[in-house]
Amino acid sequence: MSYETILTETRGRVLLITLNRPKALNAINRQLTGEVIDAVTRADVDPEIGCIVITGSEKAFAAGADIKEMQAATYAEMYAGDRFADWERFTAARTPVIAAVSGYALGGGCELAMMCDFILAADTAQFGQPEIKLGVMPGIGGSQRLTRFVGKSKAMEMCLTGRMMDAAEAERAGLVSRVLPAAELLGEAMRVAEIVASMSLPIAQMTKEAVNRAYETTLTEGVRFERRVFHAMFATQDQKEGMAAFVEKRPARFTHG
Ligand code: CO8
Repeated sequence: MSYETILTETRGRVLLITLNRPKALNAINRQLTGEVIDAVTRADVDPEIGCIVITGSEKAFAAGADIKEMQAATYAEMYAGDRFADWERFTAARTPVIAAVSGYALGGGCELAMMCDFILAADTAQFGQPEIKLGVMPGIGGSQRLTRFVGKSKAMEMCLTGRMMDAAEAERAGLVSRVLPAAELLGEAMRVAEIVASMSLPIAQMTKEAVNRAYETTLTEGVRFERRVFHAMFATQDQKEGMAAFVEKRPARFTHG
């Protein structure tokens, strides 16, 4: 599959997707949306891929939805096309997805990072939901996901003022899992992705599903869901292999079944 707005590269069991509209700071237009979703959904059904990394450039992960493409849209067009609903196919992916963020992650760029399973940030990263300055608000889940990540007060301040958050603040607030020197970001993201991809794929997928359930349900229901999925893991070969390997003091050889 050849893409024009992203670059894709498979390294071992990891798919690296690099957003590649440098002149527009990786602004998310329809084509880029389609290509990212296509690459992720294909990888998601490929048993040879165990983790996906999404990154941008040094200057920008993505500076938002493409303002120039949206500018003249009417309500009827936005509604009829259910603009941005396609991203639900991205969040439905079961394979773990890591965002490696350098530079600007603004508006839709911040929202894309938050739709990934966790965010590794360069010390140059800047996160923000500046849509209010354009006379709109976040539209790809930002008002919901940012609030769940950083709490109401900080999310509300960011959405109402458009203020950016630097990497250190994003780490303190729980938006990113770790901050790395910019030069080390991609190498470390790929290393972490290789670790994830070396685990049993079905077990990693079930684990992702269980953690995500924490956002969507009560504690009691979430704990019950976790327990049921935990029980189901005993139907996999990989549970047998993982526990046997521990007992036999050797590395596990998962067969992803
Ligand atoms: N869309 C389109 N083009 C963009 C975008 C964008 N979001 N961001 C930057 N660009 C373009 C610029 O227009 C410029 O192009 P050109 O050279 O042709 O003028 C090029 O990228 C470089 O940008 P700058 O010259 O502005 O670079 P600076 O280093 O001076 O500034 C900034 C970098 C601060 C990131 C600045 O570009 C900026 O503020 N960008 C816009 C950030 C923003 O407002 N993002 C939110 C967009 S709206 C959004 O994401 C809503 C998502 C959900 C919508 C849902 C609707 C249903």
